[in-house]
Amino acid sequence: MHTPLPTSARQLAAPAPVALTGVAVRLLRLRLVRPFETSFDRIDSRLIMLTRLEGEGVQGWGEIVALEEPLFSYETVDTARQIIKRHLAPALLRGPVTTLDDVASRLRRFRGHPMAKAGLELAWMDLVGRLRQEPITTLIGGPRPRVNVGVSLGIEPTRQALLALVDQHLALGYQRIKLKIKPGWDVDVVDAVRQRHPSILLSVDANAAYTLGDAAHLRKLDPFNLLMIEQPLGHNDLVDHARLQQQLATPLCLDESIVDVHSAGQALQLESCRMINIKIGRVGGYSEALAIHDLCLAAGIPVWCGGMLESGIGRAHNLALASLPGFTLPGDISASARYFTRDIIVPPVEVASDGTVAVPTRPGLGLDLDLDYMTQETVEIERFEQTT
Ligand code: NPG
Repeated sequence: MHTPLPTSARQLAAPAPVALTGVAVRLLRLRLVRPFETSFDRIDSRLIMLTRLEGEGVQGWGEIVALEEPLFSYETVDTARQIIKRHLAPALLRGPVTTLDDVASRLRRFRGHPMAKAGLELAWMDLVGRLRQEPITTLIGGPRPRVNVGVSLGIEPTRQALLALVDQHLALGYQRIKLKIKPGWDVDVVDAVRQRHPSILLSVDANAAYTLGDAAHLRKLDPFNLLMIEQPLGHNDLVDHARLQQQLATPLCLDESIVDVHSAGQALQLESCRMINIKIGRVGGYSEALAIHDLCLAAGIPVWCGGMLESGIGRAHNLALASLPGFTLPGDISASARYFTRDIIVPPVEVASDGTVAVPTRPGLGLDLDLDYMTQETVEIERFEQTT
């Protein structure tokens, strides 16, 4: 059963119903400024998948955060493309679209594929914002003009290299450092960073690299006063996380295991975590992200906005989401320069020396697209129209 969408999301209507004239997906490859290694992969470029909805002479842009391989979740750029082409785009092209709730209901009958669905919800919200001449932060009722941000640092070839990166990003103002961990790159690394920086906000993210059998080992992280341990256990587990949380002083945070407001509700009931990372792509878009936010706010569970090495388009949406009141912990929303030598939006996202980023205030996602650069890096475009 689905928890109803919050009223705020249901009311996000276009000025008038929008007959969409096209849905497009675009693939472009951006090189990362440095390789990013997690417990599950090491990548040196990101295949960015953008979505575009066209209607009333305006275009709305979104991003699909799926990876090329099913390593973080089962979705990939290829599955997202097929699902959009065969099921999701036809559902949106069939009759004028009115609200975010309308978009969500049309997509909900198809099971799974949240990243593909999110790409369309994001593009819809940009389109509505542009039509209403309002930024997305206003549409969703976010009061925060600037959001607090941290940086996620991957696994490095040496501890020295990681320590240098930590220093560098603290000097840039980031409010929280998150370290990627895996068996063999965990307690000693955290110890080294903690000794060098006794009082910074520090967290770790395992991307599901451990099992409940590792509880005694993970307890060795307790003395380091970590803000959280993110997703230590299975990507679809809630029960073992609840058991682990009982054995740890450090709060657990769930990422992969929270796929919608239903699983968020179950995690809270089971006490599987004390914090939630909301990634708009992982949970299927704004409607579920807003519902999870509202649920956690009511339950007193802090949330923060996760990142998937998005381009500036996805990042602008993340900034809008993170402007909501429940986002009290620094998000994985770093400067464009932390990811790419050149971003596809202008101006690029910048982090101020106090570790905050401004929430865009211009209509829609609120930033200009660098269409020339996008075109230059584009690998493929596919566009769908109503056929019957
Ligand atoms: O700043 O966008 C960012 C990266 C934050 O570490 C980060 N993301 O597991 O949360 C994660 C991880 C990730 C990145 C996962 C890319 C999957 C793909």
